[in-house]
Amino acid sequence: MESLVLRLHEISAVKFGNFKLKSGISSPIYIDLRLVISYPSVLRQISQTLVSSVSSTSFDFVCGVPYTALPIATCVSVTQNIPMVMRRKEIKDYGTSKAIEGDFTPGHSCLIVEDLVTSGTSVLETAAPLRAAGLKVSDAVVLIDREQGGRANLESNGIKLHSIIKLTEMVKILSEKGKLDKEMVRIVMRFLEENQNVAALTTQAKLKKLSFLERAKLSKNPTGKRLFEIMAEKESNLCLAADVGTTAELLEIAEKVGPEICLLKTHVDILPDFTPDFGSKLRTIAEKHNFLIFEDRKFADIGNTVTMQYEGGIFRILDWADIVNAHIISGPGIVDGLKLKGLPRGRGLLLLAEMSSAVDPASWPGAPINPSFIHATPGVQMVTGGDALGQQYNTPYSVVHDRGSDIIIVGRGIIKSGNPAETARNYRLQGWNAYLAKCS
Ligand code: S5P
Repeated sequence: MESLVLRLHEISAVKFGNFKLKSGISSPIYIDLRLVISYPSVLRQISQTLVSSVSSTSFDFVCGVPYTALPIATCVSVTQNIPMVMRRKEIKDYGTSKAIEGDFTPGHSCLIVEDLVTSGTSVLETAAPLRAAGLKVSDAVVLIDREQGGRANLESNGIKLHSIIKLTEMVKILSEKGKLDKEMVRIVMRFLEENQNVAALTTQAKLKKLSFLERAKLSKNPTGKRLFEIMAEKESNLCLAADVGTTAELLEIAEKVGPEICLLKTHVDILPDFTPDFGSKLRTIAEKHNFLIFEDRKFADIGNTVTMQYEGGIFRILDWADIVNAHIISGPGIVDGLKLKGLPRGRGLLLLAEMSSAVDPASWPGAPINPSFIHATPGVQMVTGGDALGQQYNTPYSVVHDRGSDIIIVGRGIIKSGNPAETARNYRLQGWNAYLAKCS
């Protein structure tokens, strides 16, 4: 370890002085492991050290966090004969549009390789698409741990961090070997102490507090962006689940409740009087009142089948629904299939994490780590409780403020009330106030 630390200092991968970090703060220590690719012996030493730290566990794949750790992961893969997968930072709009490249089978385990961990956010950004692609991620190995909350942050997301060396230990080694004077050691140690956990806390807190308008700017999907903008404009994070008996009733309630909602959710297959002009009629109302349409189709088949179900059949959902949703049970192919048809038309896709009728509220996921993702939650009423068939209800405040959801989806709470427009307004205000409380 000592020799590696000295080599890193020698090649200026670890520098001391006064540096301005990406976060804007000044740091007396700067680490840049990008340049190790120009020193094959250092790269080899790093990959060997990383592998030996996780030798007790076996993995089916390795994946480096782009970009610095890509060559390190490649080295681990080649020398240990472990297949590699690669995460794309930018997903192509053409071809296969995969987030994870490589030949893998869902259900296999994947070790994440990273050069430096501060808050753990970069590792989580790589873990999310790996998990979405069906790979199991339970471990990450990192050369240097800056000890700024990364370990705890990863642990709370089910990832064990194996770090080779802590930054404070590196400083101690360099000081013992006479590479740093006492004053610099004091400055660096003090800086590291004062900044412990800062990064993790600020990243999480910042994400949690971003406004819908700020998130609109971060969103690349046109529907996601539009939805955030509508939410900000109308001060509404309310989605109406318009589960009514006929097309006429649906259009009527859309007209009445339209001013209060950002999204209207349909189950088009429950309408006995559906006609091909349903979509255009609903879109006219949606444009008038400025809301988006979400067909709650819950696709659950292989990629090829869902492309046909999305585009064709009687309902031609792709023509009129801004957003659809899918179960993740069938693996990544379903997302690829829906994307193939939906993305060229700028459509959005929601993935079902859990069903409100079969969920242990304690296991609810928190706010999504990627601020351009939208988290919508059904099973909302003014009072907690349920229905006779297993639906479980939570209040707008607990769903938005306590559990970090962006949108509340309300059905019978509005539809079965005496005055749906007024009730919708109350739900909108409750949902919006909970969002304001969360952001403040
Ligand atoms: O887990 C879920 C997912 C969905 S999309 N639980 C749900 O209840 N839904 C839908 O949300 C459900 O199909 C219905 O359209 C709406 C909830 O309606 P409510 O009348 O119980 O508010």
